[in-house]
Amino acid sequence: METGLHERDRAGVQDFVLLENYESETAFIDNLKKRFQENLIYTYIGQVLISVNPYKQLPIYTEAHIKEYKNKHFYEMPPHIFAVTDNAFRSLIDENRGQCVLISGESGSGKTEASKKVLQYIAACSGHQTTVEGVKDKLLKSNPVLEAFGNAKTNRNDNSSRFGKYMDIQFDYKGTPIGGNILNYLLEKSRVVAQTGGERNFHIFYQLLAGADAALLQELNLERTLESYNYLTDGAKGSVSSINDLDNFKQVQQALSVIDFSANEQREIFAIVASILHLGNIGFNEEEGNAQVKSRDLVVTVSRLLGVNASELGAALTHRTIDARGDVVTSPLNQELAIYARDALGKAVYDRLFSWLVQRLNISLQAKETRGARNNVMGILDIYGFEIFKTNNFEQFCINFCNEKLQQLFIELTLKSEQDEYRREGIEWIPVEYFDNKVICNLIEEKHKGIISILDEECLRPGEPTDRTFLDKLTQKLAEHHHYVCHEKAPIHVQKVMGRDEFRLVHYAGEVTYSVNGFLDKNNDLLFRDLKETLSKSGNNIVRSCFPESELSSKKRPETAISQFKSSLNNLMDILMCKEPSYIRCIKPNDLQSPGIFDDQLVLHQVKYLGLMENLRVRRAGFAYRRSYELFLERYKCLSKSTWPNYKGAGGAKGGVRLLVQDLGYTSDQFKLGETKLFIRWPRTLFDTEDAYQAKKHDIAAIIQAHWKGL
Ligand code: AOV
Ligand code: MG
Repeated sequence: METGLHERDRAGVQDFVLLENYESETAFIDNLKKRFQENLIYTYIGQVLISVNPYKQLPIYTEAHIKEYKNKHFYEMPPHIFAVTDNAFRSLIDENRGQCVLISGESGSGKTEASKKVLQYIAACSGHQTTVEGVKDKLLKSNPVLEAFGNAKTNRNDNSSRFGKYMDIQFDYKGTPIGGNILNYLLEKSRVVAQTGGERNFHIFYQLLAGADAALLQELNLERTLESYNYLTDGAKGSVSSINDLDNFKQVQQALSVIDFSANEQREIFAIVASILHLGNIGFNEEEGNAQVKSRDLVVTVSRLLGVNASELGAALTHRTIDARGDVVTSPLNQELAIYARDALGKAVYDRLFSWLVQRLNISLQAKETRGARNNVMGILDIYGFEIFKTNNFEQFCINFCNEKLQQLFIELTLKSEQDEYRREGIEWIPVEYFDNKVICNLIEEKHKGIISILDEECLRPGEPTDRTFLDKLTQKLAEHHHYVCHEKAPIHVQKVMGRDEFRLVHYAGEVTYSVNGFLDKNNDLLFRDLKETLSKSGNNIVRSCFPESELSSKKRPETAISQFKSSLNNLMDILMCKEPSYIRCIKPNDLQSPGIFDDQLVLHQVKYLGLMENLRVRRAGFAYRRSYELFLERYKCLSKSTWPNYKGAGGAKGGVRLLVQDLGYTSDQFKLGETKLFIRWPRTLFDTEDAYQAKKHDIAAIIQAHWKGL
């Protein structure tokens, strides 16, 4: 038997609920640390899974482990991401309740890896017909593709997700995966044209240069040397020891084929990627204020790859046409604006290619047979984690806002809703205090008053709005807010490190100073009309579908980047709110991306802001299980003569359950009867009942079988 498989826990407690000194932060951290040192990276708080990134491969995800966890009671086995997944999966199948696995934690804490384990488990333990294998293969293979195009090395994580991802897996009534759908959220496209020191562009650029064979390179006019491309030379040295670009490229190519991308589609995709590398090398001269392309050859190469007319592209890169109420005026751009237009083009092409990829994946993943599948959906959410860098920009603002929303959902679904339910059900309860980050969400997104509204107003204002006028407005309106800090009002030690073009937000996860530079531009997200028009006529099918002509004729002003993001996040929250959540809270043990190092302070900080202490307190005081009287009675009525085959006595379902639990021998400290639900304090109690039910079911089945045989 492989190591690690049958080990019961060697250290600490596997559920914090069992921790004696459960109010103590030190005891909490000690338990996590003890376990981490024994390679026990998973611990529960009730049903919430805490995962500490080991930064090394552990032998705990094998086929044998999957078998071990399959169909077991949640608490019978040591904590594991497979147990959480199995539990969610069974609720989905047995109770027909839509599920979602919500994975949160800061950048580099292990969210994306966790999401892959969830998928691995689902794929391994659900239906094995050949038709299904195809669906599963595609679901699994979508990961390397999305990671190649959507992940990059940052200074926090060598494989950092630069987009948010929500994947729904659809099952038929038997629990066989029949399809999937992916929603993607705001890709950090500014990375395409510039990277901070030590960071890289998206993986795919390096993969293409390292992995393309000679023929493909030639077709794309590329050289292997990274230094040849301006868009790759900003940040880190190209290769990173933890990343094998060459192997990964082969994987991506193979994955694309499995997901049925045709050879032509693949050619078009790589042509677009290559075109961006060449585009970045186009420079401009300026004569009498008019920009001129330095090298026409490059424009010709880019045009060939994008499938557009070279003269038209050359003109579009150096001119701007404005259609002001029917008056069409074309004017030349100066050098600065031409560079702006070029970069906007690079970003737009890449961003839209990414969205196209997701849409294309979705077509491949679409369920052929949707009968009876509507409720049987399991969602997996893996977003970019909370980030603090030396300089934080519009992108970090969006990413951190997204994390605030997710934390808010956690609070709504675990802390607040749990306590609200006890109150509603009339269960005696001493409220647990916790920090509700709604106040920060409001600061950011409240209509008319929040930062997003102020930013949008400034973007739409006539006159000459700038990043600085935006900052002034923020300070004017928000200076009194407890979670907003402006330069003038900052404490001296903060002021020292804060620039005059910065503001600071007190996030739930820490204080972050944002530079306003680029906020307006990135929010406006302007791509000159001339470029859109050129691309809309492209001979490359993907490019053409990414830049539809309809966009040109639309008179409506496009939504700003942040407004789009905000509404897509709110939609996501609605989707998640109506599912039963399972939580995985990821913790990063050190800032060095190294195994074996557990930085107490760093972990404590995360434990605090994730609200884990409060989570534990609520859990300790509460009840592990609750079921509506109807559901409980329906499932277990066969276990008591008073309720079998049907209970018709006084008090309806509640009355039935009262008799049933009496017959089952529940003692008064084990359960409480609420208004509409039965609350059970310890999991063991429910397990025993479930075991009795399974045995009975077995007996009944045997009796029925004997009956039929006898006929
Ligand atoms: P993230 O998704 O939370 O960050 P990742 O899942 O990418 O973080 O994890 C970062 C790195 O930690 C991975 O590339 C692995 O090397 C390592 N790692 C994480 N989980 C495990 C595990 N269970 N076993 C072994 N190694 C692991 V970000 O996407 O930056 O917010 O945007
Ligand atoms: Mg990630």
